[in-house]
Amino acid sequence: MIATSKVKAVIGTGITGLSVARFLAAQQQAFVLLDTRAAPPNLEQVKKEFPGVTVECGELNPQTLLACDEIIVSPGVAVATPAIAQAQAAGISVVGDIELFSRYARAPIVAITGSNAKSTVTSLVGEMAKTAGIRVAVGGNLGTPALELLDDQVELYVMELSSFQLETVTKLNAKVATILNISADHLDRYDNMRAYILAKLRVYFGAENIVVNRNDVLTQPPLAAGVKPVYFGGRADFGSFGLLSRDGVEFLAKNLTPLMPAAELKIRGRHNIDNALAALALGDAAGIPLDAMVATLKNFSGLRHRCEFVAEKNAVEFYNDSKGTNIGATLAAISGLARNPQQLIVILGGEGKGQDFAELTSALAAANCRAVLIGRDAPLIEQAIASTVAVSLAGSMQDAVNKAFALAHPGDAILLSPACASFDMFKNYEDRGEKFCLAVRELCQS
Ligand code: UMA
Ligand code: ADP
Repeated sequence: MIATSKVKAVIGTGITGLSVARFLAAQQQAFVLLDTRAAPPNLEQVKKEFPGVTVECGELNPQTLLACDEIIVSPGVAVATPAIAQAQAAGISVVGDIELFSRYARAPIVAITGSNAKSTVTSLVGEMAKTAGIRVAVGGNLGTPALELLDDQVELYVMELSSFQLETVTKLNAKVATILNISADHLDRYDNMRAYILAKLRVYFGAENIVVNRNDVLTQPPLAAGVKPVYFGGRADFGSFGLLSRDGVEFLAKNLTPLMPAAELKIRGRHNIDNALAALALGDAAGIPLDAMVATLKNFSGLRHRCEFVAEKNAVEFYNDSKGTNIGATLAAISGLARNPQQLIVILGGEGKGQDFAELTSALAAANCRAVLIGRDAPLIEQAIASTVAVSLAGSMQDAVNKAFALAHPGDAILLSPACASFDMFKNYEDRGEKFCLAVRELCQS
């Protein structure tokens, strides 16, 4: 595309903003950089790499935006921010890095969103493509910004997309797109669930194939999408990837053809059976051979911080599910690791993102759970669940691990699955997971 004479505005100096700036600079496209923070990240890097480029920090200046012909917003900044909304109302195009990516990507795109399981399924499909010898690029919300993946040698893009990234998408034109599941998340950014779901549904815009969760009606595209979906989850049936019983053995199946015994999956728990079926459905629509996909499923042992086994002491097992950052994820982890009649002791808490924690109560009770609460919204969680579930409060991760262990008996398990964001006490979910593992190791050595 030929660079226009007008200036573009890049909002955000995080890894997305940097990738957009590099992309525009390579096209000799003039741009300004803005970040709403007084001291944004990468400032020194930006000044060094783009010496002639204007950088504005702090509250967005509407005049700067109104003087541009396109605004490229980083995912952490809502399009509803008043200065951006004002520019959009004045007719200025507002996009994100994913829209730019889809304009330039020359290979098919597998687009994966959902409230939970995105990273697991994205990584699985990426691994399946690699096993099949396909030159694949994997990224997006998973970590590597989309524009950094663009390469004419790539044969398939496998992209994890967040609702934040999808907000600015108008036509993704994916080869295959899915919403894996929908449960409440990011309600501190969206006015209500409807707004959150509408952002996710944008993943289907222009998709050639659509993969839908049979057990989650909210993942269905609007009727007008005009593409017959393939389903995953539940019992096997024509037009779906599901479970099939043969001689008492449960198989993952395509239509009514068994592919592999569910017990041969390395990733454990019912939710991971769904994740494997979703990856098979996506890979199949993208043209990855079934044998390569099955071989991958038999080897893939899951990502760190997702129901990850950490250690065992006195017959009490410890699991790190720090990536359980919302109620839907924690519900899946609890049902995957429940061990009635033994106890599951769950460490919960952090930044609650406006969720209603009463939704955890019945699952906690059914799985014979006790809760140890940490972080800013511990009092909110206590208020929501304490009438049904035994609750203890802890001041630090080490304290939480010690208190959980003091409550445990042989055969019980301790699960960190906070149902919250981590930023009140930790750098991010990885940091929280590492601190948990460290605390467990300390305890095990004592
Ligand atoms: N910010 C401001 N003002 C700005 C720009 C950013 O306050 O002008 C804040 C944001 O509110 C946010 C932080 O800075 O708290 C980072 O925002 P960003 O848009 O600059 O983020 P990047 O560093 O570019 O990283 C983003 C994704 N981050 C977010 O969506 C918040 C990364 O997903 C993603 O890996 C990366 O792009 C590459 O695509 C992270 C994430 O937490 C893992 N995603 C959320 C999630 O998974 O729940 C959606
Ligand atoms: P995301 O990238 O969407 O956050 P991950 O693959 O990183 O998804 O998994 C995050 C958490 O979501 C896991 O730690 C687990 O608690 C939960 N989870 C995984 N698979 C599912 C599923 N199919 N349904 C609901 N929750 C899930």
